[in-house]
Amino acid sequence: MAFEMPALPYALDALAPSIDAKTMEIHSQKHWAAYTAKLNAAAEGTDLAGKTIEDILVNLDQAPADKQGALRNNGGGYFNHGLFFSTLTPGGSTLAGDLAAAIDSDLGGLDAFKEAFSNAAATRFGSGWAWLVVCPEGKLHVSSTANQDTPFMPAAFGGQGKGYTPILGLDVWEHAYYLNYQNRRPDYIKAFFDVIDWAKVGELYAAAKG
Ligand code: MN3
Repeated sequence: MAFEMPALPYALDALAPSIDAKTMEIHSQKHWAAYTAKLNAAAEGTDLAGKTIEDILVNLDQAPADKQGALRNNGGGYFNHGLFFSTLTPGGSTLAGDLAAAIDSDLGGLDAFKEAFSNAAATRFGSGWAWLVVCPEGKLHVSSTANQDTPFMPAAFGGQGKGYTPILGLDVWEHAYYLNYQNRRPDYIKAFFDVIDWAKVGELYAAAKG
């Protein structure tokens, strides 16, 4: 069974002005679609096609050697964009409940989180992602990865390994913001906080905590 892109739970123009409609269209229907197609091409005819994307990425080091590069880049791209788009909502939603308490206790509060996350996103040289991650012991931390690497990929593939579960990610590839923000990545990062679906991130937090 092929990997598929779920439909976005909002219209392409619904996240403006934080993220403009043209960027959303190209980002989801061209970039994400390309990662998905290339992932499917790499998985086709192998037993990878029957696995979850998380299982493939956690065990990248056990994938066929000639597939590892394609899976890292396109499997990562498929998963990362799926997470990113699923945690956005027009106007944002309110941070509350267990996740709000954990951001207070583990990260020093929402403002401290925003500062750490913004710093991770702004200082990621070149292309990559900033992340809010649930660590294996259950605590939250902020990190970043290069390219399409995902926090739960093995360390040899740019991740931290199994059990490091991203619950929020910000794409800082230029394709994610350049049409509207050009070189002003910090402005894009600031605007991102206005469209975070904290209710959804809270669900992912609860799932990661088990
Ligand atoms: Mn992208």
